[in-house]
Formats: sequence, structure tokens, C-alpha cells
Amino acid sequence: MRVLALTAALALCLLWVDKAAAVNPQLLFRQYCAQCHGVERLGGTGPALLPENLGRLPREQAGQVIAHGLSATQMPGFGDRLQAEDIAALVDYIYSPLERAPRWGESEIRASRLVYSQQALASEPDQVAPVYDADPLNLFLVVEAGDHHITVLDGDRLEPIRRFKTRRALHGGLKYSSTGRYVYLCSRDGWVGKFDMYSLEMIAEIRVGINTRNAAVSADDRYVMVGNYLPHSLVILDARDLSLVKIIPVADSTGKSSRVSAVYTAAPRGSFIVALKDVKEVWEIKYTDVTGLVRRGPAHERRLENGMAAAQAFPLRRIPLTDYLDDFFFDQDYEHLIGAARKARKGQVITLTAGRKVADIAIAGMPHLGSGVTWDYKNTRVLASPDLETGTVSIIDMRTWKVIKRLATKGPGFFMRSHERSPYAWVDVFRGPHRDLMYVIDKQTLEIARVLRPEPGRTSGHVEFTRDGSKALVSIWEPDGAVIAYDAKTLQEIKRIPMRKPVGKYNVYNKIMRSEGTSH
Ligand code: DHE
Repeated sequence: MRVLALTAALALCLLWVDKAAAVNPQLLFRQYCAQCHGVERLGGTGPALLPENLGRLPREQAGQVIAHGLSATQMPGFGDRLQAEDIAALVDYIYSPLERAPRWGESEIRASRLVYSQQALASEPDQVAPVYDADPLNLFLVVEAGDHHITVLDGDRLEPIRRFKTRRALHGGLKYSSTGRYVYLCSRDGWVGKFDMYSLEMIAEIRVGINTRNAAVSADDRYVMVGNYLPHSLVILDARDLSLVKIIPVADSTGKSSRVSAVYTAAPRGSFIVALKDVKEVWEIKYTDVTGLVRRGPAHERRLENGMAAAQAFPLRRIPLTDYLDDFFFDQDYEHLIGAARKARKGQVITLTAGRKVADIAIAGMPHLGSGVTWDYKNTRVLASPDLETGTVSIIDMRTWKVIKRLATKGPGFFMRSHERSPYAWVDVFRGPHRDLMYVIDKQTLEIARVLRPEPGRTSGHVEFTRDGSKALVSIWEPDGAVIAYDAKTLQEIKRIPMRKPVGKYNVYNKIMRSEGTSH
């Protein structure tokens, strides 16, 4: 009897919650959206949902996204759980401004900085030996999104040597300093961390934004640049101790502000390249032209805070574009930027020196150029990239910018990887019923050499090679997942290392050498 009464009360309660939710978008938001987009709509694993961030998304499309999800992201559709009026209420809610605009400026950034090891800041790289017996250049850091940890993996023995907790939802590639001694981590909610690859300890952390995209480290190891969605800013940190050097508000010459899509280091140019989300410009910011600044120490910061010096430092060059660029790739010399707007159905090639478009690339669908790889093929060089919408890998001749081959896979791929010493390029199927497949492409015949199914029914994605290219490590992208090491020639499985949703993995040597087969 008591059970019956309780059940009835619970049913009534649920009915009440449902009814209340139907008329209360805030409640709906908490129930369905807050886990990824944050209770305050300021972002988390998903982007912030504020009118300032939704400028390029028409309201009717926002409704479609809520109902059907968004390809190439982790945004699922809620059409099976929400009525049309619920979706409309949610759309109204996310397009309404916050009562109080969120602020994350100089004082908040400076106050957030945490230094864990003064000793590590003081010691020079060559005075310290690694605390482990393994090749420091063949380590991998594996980001485990399942429980927000990183595993430090010995790439020779394929054994974990340390596991540590990270901030929530790291995103973007981890960025090593030029020798691989340090690595910089960036979380979607704005935390940037510096980790010592010798002592395996976190050195410092600082929160630079509310919703952050990624970070890049200058090739001279002096600066870390971080791009934000919220606020619309670029933040430059001193790479030594993560102290704040400069904040650059992001806006075009008319004052229209923009989110930052991503920042990259163009090492041969001594500059950062900045992709913008809401204005048709690409920025190049020289870090080598930091005029008259002292290299290290508090004097350095003081000089930068001085108006004159700060104005001269990090000169900005605006490269105008004819369309937005959401997805980016650079050739190895950082002379060409190959980009695509998500909806453009074509790519464009821009020379950075002249700052103008030199070609269009006829790619159908939604090319994911950011995860492209290049290699020598016959008497030319090719760029291969998957498509976020269709199961297609496009192979482009980088002399003519023509697509010379389209390979069909059984679903959209997200990450493509190879290595100078591997005959193969690997690409995953990231969504759909065949997301357990991994395609291995022969780089000289441009044909699919093998289709692997590392673990039937479970998502496999993101490959990274060992330093010598002899092994390819594949993620089983599940909460109780694994990293599976394959012999990169025979394509036989060597070992399975259990991991909790291992999203990306980053080999020190391949990253610092800017291998043609991986991202930089
Ligand atoms: Fe990423 C890298 C953008 C969604 C996992 N992702 C990048 C980079 C960019 C980017 C610009 C390169 C940064 C760098 O080099 O530091 N990602 C985007 C998006 O715009 C998109 C589609 C939507 C978003 O909300 O941001 C998006 N990305 C995702 C995911 O949903 C993924 C699969 C899961 C997750 O953890 O968020 C995801 N992105 C990754 C990973 C990398 C990455 C693992 C690094 C790959 C590498 O090997 O370098």
C-alpha cells in the first residue's frame, strides 16, 4: 500500500516537473543542456549558449540542432524527448542575454593563477633528469575524457608510467615546448596548465577565459597564446610561469567582435595564426617582434604593461577573407593556409606571405581539413582529409589544388593520421553504425589497403604513431575503453592498454618535430 502511494506521489511529481518544465525553459535547460553547456550557459564540454556566441546560427537552425543534433560534435538530438513548444522555448531562452554579462578580464585572470612548484620554475631543463627510465621523446600523453585524467605512456614498453587528474574537458592538441620538456594543457572552461615532462608534475595553472578553444606555444618557447570564445579575446601568457603578458580583444576594424576558432604557431614565420569565428579575417601576430622587451622576469611584465611597449608588442596583421573559415590546415612551411567554412562545401587556399586567396578546392560535404595529413606521392605532394558529413576521404594535389582521389568509407571520419616512415594513412569512422571501423590507406596506390574493426560495436578513433613510426596507437573511445597498439606494417594488434575514454594521444617526438603525419 505504502509502495503504491509512493509510486503515485512520484508519478504526480514527475508530471508536475514535466508540466513545469514545459513552461519553464530554465528548468528544461537544466534538465537537458546544462551538463554540457553549463548551468549558467557559459559553456563546458559544449560551447556557451548566449546571444553573443550564436551570431552565426539563425534561430530556426538552433531549433533544428536541438531536435536533431549537430554533426561532427557531441551534440545529440533531443527531438524524441522534447515537444516543438519546448524546443521553441529553449531557443528563446538561449538567445536571451544574461542578466549580468560575464566578465573575465585582467584582474580575474591574474587572481586565478596557481603556482605549484617554484622549484620547477627555477630549474633549467638540462639540470634535471627525468624521474623515469624511458625515452622522454617517445612518451605519449593520453587524454582520458572518461574521468578527466591524463596517462603518461611509455611508447617503447607500452606501459603507463603515471596517471594524473586534469581540469574538466581538455580540448585541442596538447602543446609541447620545443624540446618536449614541458607541455601545455587547455580545458574548455578556460584553464591552461603547464606540466613538467621530466618530473611529471604540474607546475602552474591559470584561468584565461570562460569558454576557451585551444592554446599554441611560440617556437622560441617564450609565449603561450590562448584563444577564447568567451570573452572574445586572445590571451598571451609567459610560457615560463604562465603569468599574464597581454590580453588582445578580438574585433574587426569596424569594431564587430568575434569568437576565436583556434590559434596556431607558424614556427617558420615566427608568428601565431588566429582563426576567427564571426568575422571574415585571419590574423597573424608576430611573437618575434616584441620590440625592446626584456626576455624574462618581472621587468618583462612591467614593460609590457607600459602602454607604449604593449602597443608595439605582438603586432597584428589582418588578412581579409571572402568567407569565414572554420577549419584549417597549413602546409609544412606555413606558407599556405588551406581552410573551409563548415557550410561552404568548398575549401580555399590562401598564401600567408601575400595574404590572398590563390585557389578554391572542390571538396563536397564538410571537409575536416584540421585533421589532414600530407605525404609525397609520385612527383607531387598530397593532402588527405576526411569529411565530417559523408564517408569520404579527399586526396588533394598540393601543386594544382585539385582533388585527385575520393575514397568512400562507411561513415564520416574525424581524425586522420600517418607517419613519415609508415606506408599507410589511417582514418576513423566517427559516427553512425560503422563507428567501430578504422580504414588504412596505402599512401602510394591511394587505395584502401585494409579495414580494421578493433573492437566490434565500439567507437574507434584517433590514431597516433610512436616516435619511429613502427606502431600505431588507436583509441577505443568508450568510458571503459582502451588504447590498442598495432604493428604499423603488419597491422596486427600488439597490445591493449585499458583507458577511460581516451580521446587524443600526443607523442612527444612527432609533435616537436612537426611530423607530416600528425597535428602540430
Ligand atoms: Fe575538437 C582538436 C575544433 C569538437 C576532440 N578541435 C581540435 C582543434 C580544433 C577543434 C580547432 C585543433 C586545436 C589545436 O590544434 O590545438 N572540435 C572543434 C570544433 O569546432 C568542434 C567540431 C565543436 C566544438 O564544440 O568545439 C570540436 N573535438 C570536438 C569533439 O566533439 C571531440 C571529438 C571530443 C572532445 O573532447 O571535445 C573533439 N579536438 C578533439 C581532439 C583534438 C581536437 C582529440 C586534438 C587532435 C589532435 O590529435 O591534435
